[in-house]
Order: sequence, then structure tokens, then C-alpha cells
Amino acid sequence: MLSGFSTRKIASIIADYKLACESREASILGRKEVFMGKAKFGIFGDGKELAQIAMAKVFRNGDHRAGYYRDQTFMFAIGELTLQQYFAQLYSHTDVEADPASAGRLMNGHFATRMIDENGAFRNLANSKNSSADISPTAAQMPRLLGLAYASKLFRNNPELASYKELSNLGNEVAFGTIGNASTSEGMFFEAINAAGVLQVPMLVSVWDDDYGISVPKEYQTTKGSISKILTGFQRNETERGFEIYTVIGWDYSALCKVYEKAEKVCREEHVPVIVHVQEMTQPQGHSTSGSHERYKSKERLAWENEHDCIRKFREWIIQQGLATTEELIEIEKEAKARVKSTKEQAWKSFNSEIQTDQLLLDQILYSAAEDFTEIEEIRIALKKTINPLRMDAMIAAKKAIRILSGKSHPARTDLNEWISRVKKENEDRFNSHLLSTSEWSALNVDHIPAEYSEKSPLVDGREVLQACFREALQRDPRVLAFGEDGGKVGDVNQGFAGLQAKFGENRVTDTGIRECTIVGQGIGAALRGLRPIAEIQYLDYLLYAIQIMSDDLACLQYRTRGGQKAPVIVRTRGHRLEGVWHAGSPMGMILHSIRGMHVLVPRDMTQAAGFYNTLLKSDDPALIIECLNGYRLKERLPDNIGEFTIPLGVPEVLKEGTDVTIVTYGSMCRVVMASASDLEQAGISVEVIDVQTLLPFDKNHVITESIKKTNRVIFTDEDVPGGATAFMMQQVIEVQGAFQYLDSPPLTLPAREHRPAYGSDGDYFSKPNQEDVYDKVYDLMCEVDPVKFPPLS
Ligand SMILES: Cc1ncc(C[n+]2csc(CCOP(=O)(O)OP(=O)(O)O)c2C)c(N)n1
Ligand SMILES: [Mg+2]
Repeated sequence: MLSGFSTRKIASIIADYKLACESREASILGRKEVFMGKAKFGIFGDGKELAQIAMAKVFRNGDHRAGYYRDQTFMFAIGELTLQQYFAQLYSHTDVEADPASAGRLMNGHFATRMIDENGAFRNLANSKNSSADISPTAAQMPRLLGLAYASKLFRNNPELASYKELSNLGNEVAFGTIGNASTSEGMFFEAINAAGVLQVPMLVSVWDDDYGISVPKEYQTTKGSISKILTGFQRNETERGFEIYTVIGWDYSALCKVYEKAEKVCREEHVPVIVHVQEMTQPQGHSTSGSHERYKSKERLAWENEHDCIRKFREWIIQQGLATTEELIEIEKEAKARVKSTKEQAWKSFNSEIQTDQLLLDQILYSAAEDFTEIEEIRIALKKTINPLRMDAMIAAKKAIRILSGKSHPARTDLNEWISRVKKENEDRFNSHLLSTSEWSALNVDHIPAEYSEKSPLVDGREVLQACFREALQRDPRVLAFGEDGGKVGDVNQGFAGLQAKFGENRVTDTGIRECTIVGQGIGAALRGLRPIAEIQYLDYLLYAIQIMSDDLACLQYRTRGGQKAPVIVRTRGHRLEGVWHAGSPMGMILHSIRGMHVLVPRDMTQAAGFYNTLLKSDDPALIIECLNGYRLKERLPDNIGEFTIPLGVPEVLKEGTDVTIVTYGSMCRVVMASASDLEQAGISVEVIDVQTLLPFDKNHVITESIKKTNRVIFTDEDVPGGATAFMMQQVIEVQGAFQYLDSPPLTLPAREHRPAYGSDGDYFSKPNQEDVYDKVYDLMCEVDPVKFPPLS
């Protein structure tokens, strides 16, 4: 063989060329579809094809990807994306078969494989090529990537996990990450890189470097303009562990193949994290359909990009090596074009035909009323004339028509109403399902197993209740692990895990660096791979560092994949009430509003917390649990069935019965309110105290409204800012539960002050609702009701 390549090798190179051409054509036609108005937005992988083909060659069964929107060629190459699926996502086809990544929920270029089946059970991940679900925030794939890699370390090092063969082949899996050069400017990137170096996990990060982040060139993004240059301090050497770092040119096919072979070997075999900096990449069509790069790239740069286009260079190389003739390549290019075009048309047809079915039915209904109502005929004609109509166009037309028919007895009215309610229901499922788990392991299905006590049940510190609960959980299930700052050796700052690292080892209970965002990411990745992480954030006030990743990645995972992936992470933290500006925060409103898709649990003591941990560990929803920071040393009785009892979610507890006013609260405020309630009892006011226990889900059975039916008055109190979680609770009770009709006085809230709580006991007393505040609020309310019986206090 003249070229020195075997026939098989040549065939594989030519197949790669064909794939590169098809992927490029998909980008080109994808962009056109957006400009034709058939898709809303487009972002494509052109200019990044070759490196992805090389990376795909070393991506094996069991491996996982966490990447970003440029990776279409990689997904094609590993066989986890077809051209038709690619276009289906561009059109936002809501069928899960058509777009398995997201069922039309994610914009194009956001990839994912279906890692759980339709019942919510894990598929055989060890036997398949896996991609975690992409998100748009730049660098936000990095925390999850760390966790995906960390799981390999656990599967390799913990022999108890060896039997989970469907999850891992003894930890030999690599987590492949991809990120754009400009996105490496984000803090999350550096945090994840540092953590991977510390943990020594098999994480192979490729940086696709095209010198730009939209219009902003590398000099504005990266010190010295080169990410590999500035990461050299992370490079391992003979005496120090660290990263292996490679640089390679994005248009050099054979160099790319060699580098990825080396990179993967080191990463997989030695569990050493690797960075591959792929330079000199291009963006032939610019960043996205939102703008054109001619606006910010110089003529010289554009000419350079044209000349260094990776497919062009690949073509030159193939010819130069004598692997194919120009004519043969032209033929391949033609075939690629034709195939992409016809597949695109098929995808469009399939997307459109479903929409048309509904629309045709609507057209018939409107037609049946058209003779009697000219406006309805106009609506019908307008809909018929709409170019590329969507589901919303039909719904808008139907809603307009029903207004015209309202109050009229026309047979079309019934048909139209039926059409509207059926289509509404179907669209509800298409666009609004799967915020939470729909599997049999949904946390909402876990039965209540009451805590059992006997004469032997000892009175212990609250922290010991938790410790006993965690010990049982670790004993019961080798997939359970806990990590966080000071979470290992000392067993967390309040000693909930005290002694458990010594008992179960570092693979189960371990310290991490101070890096809240990647602690949660570590949890997300590990949970995606079937483990049961408890990711600890030291204090609630520091959850802000992680709230973005919880919101953008964890909370919306099931939703954005339409139930294709799950990550049942338990994020554990403590807060509400202790000392000062950063150790007493209770920003519950902020949390509730940013992490829908997770459960938010606010146990009033450690026994309730333990019951919730037991519930969550039986379920597959992600959750945040906030323990009371001032409760670890309070005495509680240790239940005899500490490892078994469970507390249902969304079920408030009536802590004290009463008849005059209902007070709704949670967490540390329960004790404050209970103390006030007994003071008020002496003044002749009977208060019913309700602990909501879980803010999400909230009072599923309307226990609070039942109480209001009796008292006709309600006060919501907590330690959040005014209009925070008290407003949320009020909306739930007054609007959702409809309690307004049972009220004889306006509903009230008693939150903390707007500023963060000041330091010291006085700071706490005058910043947060205290026993006297609660007393006054209730008393004033009763004074208004009956000033004779309850004369004004002042
Ligand atoms: C947190 C966040 N900020 C801004 C954006 C908007 N945005 C999308 S892509 C992008 C540039 C990314 O450039 P780079 O990482 O180099 O990737 P490339 O698109 O060049 O492949 C920006 C700023 C975003 N998606 N997320
Ligand atoms: Mg870039």
C-alpha cells in the first residue's frame, strides 16, 4: 500500500470524511431552516468536526459525556444521534422518539441520551454510550462532569459496588467533557479543574478553541490568550499528582487521533485527569443564527478561518496521502448533501404531520360554524393561510372562535370545547410534564412509617439522632455516600457524621475542598450514574454558591429530558437561626423560586430530619434538606427504628391545636411559635400551630385550610425577608387551597426584617421574629376582633 495505511484504515478515514461532510451539511441546512422560519434558533457544530470524530474513537461503552452545544459530530459519531433526530430537535419536535434528548424541550445542539427507561429505572449504563443532558449556561457542564468522573473512582475503589455491573465496569469509565475556549473564563471551570486534580478522577476535558466567545476574542477571555498555557501549573510531574495536558491543532486529523488515543489511555488506566486543548478551530457560519461574524471578525481572520477549515484541511490531507481522489471525495460530498437534505425533509414532515392532524380537526369544526358566523370563517381562513403553523396557532384560533360561540347554542360549540380541552391536556403533557419523578420511587409515594419509641429509647443530642440515621443508611446501601467541607474526618461541623468515616472509609464519607458549586456537581454526576450522594453545603448562607447549578442543572434535569435522566441528589445543609449576617440566613423564597423540580424540606428538629432522609433515600427525586442550625445540641429521643421510619412529604403537622388563630411556620420558628402559643393561652387566646415541614411539596392535603375553617384567622411566620417564603405559603393557602372564603380577618405574615440578621443575641432578637413579636401579632389581631375581651396593649 503506497500510503502506508491498511485498506481497513483507509475505509475508516473515508467514513470519517463522510461523517464530517454530513455533519457540516447539517449545520448549513440547519441555519437555513432558521432563516426560513421553520425553526426558532440555531447553534451548530461547524468547524469542530474533526476533533469530535477523534474523541468519539476513544469513547467506549460505559463512558459519559458532559459537553455543550457544538458536539453534534461527536454525538453522530458515537451513534447516539441520527440526522433525523438532529433536525427534529431543531424544529422542537415534542415526541420523545423523534428527539430522545429532550422531546422538543431543549433548543438545538443540546444533547442527551436516555439513561433511564420509561419506568424511571436505570438502563444498563455500563453497556451504553452515555451523554448527560446539556444546558446552556457556559461552563455549567463542568460541576456535573466532575461528578461523572468521581463516580468512576468510587466504583473502582469501593469493592462493595462491584456487583452493580449495570452501572459500571469496575470504574473503568472516563467522563469526557467539552467546553468552548471562552467559557473557561467562568469560575466553575477553574473550580472543577482544581477539584479533579485534587480527586485524581478520570475526567478528560477538551477545550474547543476557536479564539472567540461570540464576538469577544481570546485576549479578553484568557490570560496569555491560551488556556493550556495558564493551566501548566496543574501539569503532573514525577513527584506531584495533577493533570496531563495536551495541545493539538483542530484541523490536523492524524494528530487529533493520536492525541486522543494517548489522552484516553492515561485517563482511563491511570485515573489521571486530562486536558486536551484543541486550537485553531473555526466557526464557518459564525456563533449562532443570532448574528453574523462578519460584524466583528476582520477580513484577514475570516480568510484564515476559511483556509483552516478542518474539513478542507482533512480533504487536502486525504488527497495528499493518496487515500482517495478528488473525484471520489466530490462524490462523497454530493451524497452527504443529498442525504442530509432528504433526512431533513423527513424530519420536517414528521414534525409537521402531527401538528396538522389536530389542525385539520379544528378546521372541520370551524367550518361547521363558518356558515353561521362569518368571523369564524375569517379565523379559519387565517389559520389555513398561516405559513408553517404551530400548535399555538391552532389554539389561538380555537380560543378566538369559542369567544364568538359563547352563549350560543351551536353544535360546533361542544365540538370546539372538546377540541380545546383535549389539545390543552395533550400540550400540558408535551410541555409541562416531568418536573418531578413519575416513577414508582417518587418521594411522594413513600409510605409513612411512624417513629417507634419504647422505655429504652434514650434521650440524646439532636446530632446523635442524625448520626444514627446516617450510620444505618451507610450500612444498608453501599451506593450511599456523603461528602462536604469538614464532612469526613470530623464528620461535619455539627458531627452528624462523627465516626462514620472511620467506620465506613473514605469512599463513603469524605471531606471536600471549599467549593459549594462543585460539591453539588459532584453529587449530580454521581447520582446520574446510579449512586446515592448526600452532598453537604456547610451553611445555608453559602448555598448561594451552589444555587445556580441546582437551578440550572439539577432541578430541571427530569423536565428537560422529559424523564430521560434522573439525579436523586440529597443536598444537605443547615441554617435559619444562629449567629450573624452569614450564619443565620434563611433565604427560603429565593430557594423556593429557583429550584422547582427539587423537594425542599425544612424539618424542625433532627428526628424529623432523620425521617426525611429515610424517605428521600427510598425515592428518586433530588431534594434540599435544611436542618436547624441551633438544634444539634437540643435533646431528642432516639427512635428505636431510626433507620426505618419515614416521614411523608407535603404533610404538615399540627403541633398544637387551638381555636382562635392558625399560625403556619416551619424550621427553627416552630419552637418560637410554640413558646408564644403558651403565653397566648394564658391571655385567653387559643392558637393552632402548624409546622409545614416541607415547603416543596406544600401541604398536599390542605391541612392548613382545614385548620382555618375552624379558626377563621391565619398568620404565616418565618425567618425569611418580607414577601419571601411567607408570601409563598400565603399564596398556596389563600389561592391554591382557596382558604380565603373561610377567613374573618385578613391573612397576615410575620417574616424577619429585610436586612440580614445582625450578630449576637440582641442582633438575632431584633432582626428575626421573636416570641414577643409573635405574641403581639396574634394579640393585635384578636384585639381587632374583640377589643373588649382583648384591650389594646398600648
Ligand atoms: C452563563 C452564560 N453567560 C452567557 C451566555 C451567552 N453565551 C452563549 S455562548 C457564549 C460564548 C461561548 O464561547 P465559547 O465558550 O468560546 O464557545 P464557542 O461558542 O465559541 O464554541 C456566550 C457568551 C451563556 N450561555 N451562559
Ligand atoms: Mg469559542
